[in-house]
Amino acid sequence: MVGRSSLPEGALFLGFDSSTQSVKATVLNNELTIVASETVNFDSELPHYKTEGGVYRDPTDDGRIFSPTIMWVEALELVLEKLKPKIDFSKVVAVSGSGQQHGSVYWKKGSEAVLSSLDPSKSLLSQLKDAFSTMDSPIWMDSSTTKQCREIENAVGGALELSKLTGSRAHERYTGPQIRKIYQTTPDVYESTERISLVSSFMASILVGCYASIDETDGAGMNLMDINHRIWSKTALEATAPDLEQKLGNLAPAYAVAGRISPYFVERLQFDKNCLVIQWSGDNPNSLAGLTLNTPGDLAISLGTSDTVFGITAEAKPGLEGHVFPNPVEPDGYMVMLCYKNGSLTREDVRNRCAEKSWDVFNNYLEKTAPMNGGKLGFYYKDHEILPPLPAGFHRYVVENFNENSPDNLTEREVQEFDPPSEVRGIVEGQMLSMRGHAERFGMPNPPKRIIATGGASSNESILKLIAQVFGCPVFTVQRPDSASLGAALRAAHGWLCKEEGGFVPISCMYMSNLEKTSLAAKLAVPAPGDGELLKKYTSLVKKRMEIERRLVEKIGRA
Ligand code: ADP
Ligand code: XUL
Repeated sequence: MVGRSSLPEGALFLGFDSSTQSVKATVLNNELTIVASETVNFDSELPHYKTEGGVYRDPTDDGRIFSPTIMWVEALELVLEKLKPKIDFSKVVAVSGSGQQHGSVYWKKGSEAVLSSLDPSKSLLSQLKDAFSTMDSPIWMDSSTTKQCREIENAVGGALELSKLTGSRAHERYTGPQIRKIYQTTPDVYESTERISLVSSFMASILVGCYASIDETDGAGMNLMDINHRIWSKTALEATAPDLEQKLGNLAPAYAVAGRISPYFVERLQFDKNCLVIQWSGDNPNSLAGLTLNTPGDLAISLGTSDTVFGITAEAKPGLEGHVFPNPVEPDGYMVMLCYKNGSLTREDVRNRCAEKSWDVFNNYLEKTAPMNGGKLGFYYKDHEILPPLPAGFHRYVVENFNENSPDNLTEREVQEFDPPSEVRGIVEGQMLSMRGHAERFGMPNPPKRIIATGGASSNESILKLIAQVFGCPVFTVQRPDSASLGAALRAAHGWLCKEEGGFVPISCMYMSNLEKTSLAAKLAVPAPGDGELLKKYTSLVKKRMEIERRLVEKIGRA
């Protein structure tokens, strides 16, 4: 059995997270302890792009949300510059990264030649600015491809068929529908595209100086990959756009080596020429790795720009709800996930409207309002929501008859507004009730043995307390809320070890029996609440919420 000592003394492992609002980096040493971290926030540190929350919203195309591809390049350069005084790049033996899932980049014909001959005396920005057939990268927040989703589903025999084939029914943000929209609306862009990368493989391509493969885990977020065989599905490709396979290149497992770091980084930043670049993956899959999620009863809740709920499973049983991806650190396993678009940015919106733009005031309201919010139940969609597929809009109800025993006797009436403290509890409690309802419906552990919380908002203890109450289980957190870049650094080490051992080795052998001493250890943040009566009431409220939600979807949901 391979032991932890297999990671060489003095070696560093660098993990990035190219996410919606920022690029982050985390550096682990051979003891798997964090030795450095850095962030570049797009809005504040690259203000010339004029993004809001890292994105642009197209006023002429409802639901179209995209980011400037070149901003991610500039952010990568800047985060490396910021890391330079903190670590010795020549000690980095492997690099990997996370990308926001589903987002895509369109390299124009001839760009691989540019990538492979970058001049180290010049910036990446100046050399790559003309390498794309479109400057706009559709991202995961986009919801403008409903038409393409239905076309693709119909072409493969329906939504359930597509889900069985690729792990998910068609979703607007998935890369296949996005590619189809580009093919249909701007055929010249499609035609002049030599390679389509995901955000993850895009960043890896820059580091290796040629087109990196799409990793199988992130590839499952495209509606294009056969989830059981982990190859491109001919049926799905044909339903999406012509001649697509050659534009996608090969798939590779997450633990594979994408290549050695390109001479550009060796000369410019003094990386070692043997430094390996391990396949980048999606941010949620890498979070799963960073949270060392390996027990089927555990659930992770990520509260970042998006909110996600995920766990692991041995078999792929995709249905109409949720997503199935390959497990990035377990070649035969899968991860299951739910995704909400109205996460942190919508919580911020309520904070700004009702809580004096302060998390302290927000938390004070959470603490002073009672669990169940006096029956006030809110649905807050600042942007078109993914789960459920509802348009932007706020819906508020007051649920009555809580003193009756049967949850079926609960009645509700719609109201126009809540007082500010109830609005604050309404959004957070509503989000958690929805997560619990959908997680149970999707077959995730109920109740979970424990929840591990991550993402920006997981630093908020009042929110963690509410999670524990609604789910009725203890909540753990890890040392830093950015498990996606931590997971990427860990996967860099794992990929390095797999290469060293000449094949896949379980990731746990890097921290076996020593997890508590590493930066990966999860710590109890909120113990399981002992109040069984409250949990029962939440169970009734979940049922009521799911019923109201179903009616909203029937009335105004996206078809
Ligand atoms: P990304 O998905 O871009 O990686 P992060 O995980 O970095 O996002 O989360 C960023 C978000 O974290 C911010 O938009 C902010 O709303 C949220 N956040 C940061 N601190 C707190 C806090 N104390 N309470 C609630 N939310 C917070
Ligand atoms: C997952 C999803 C989001 C992005 C956020 O399906 O769309 O969580 O990965 O970066």
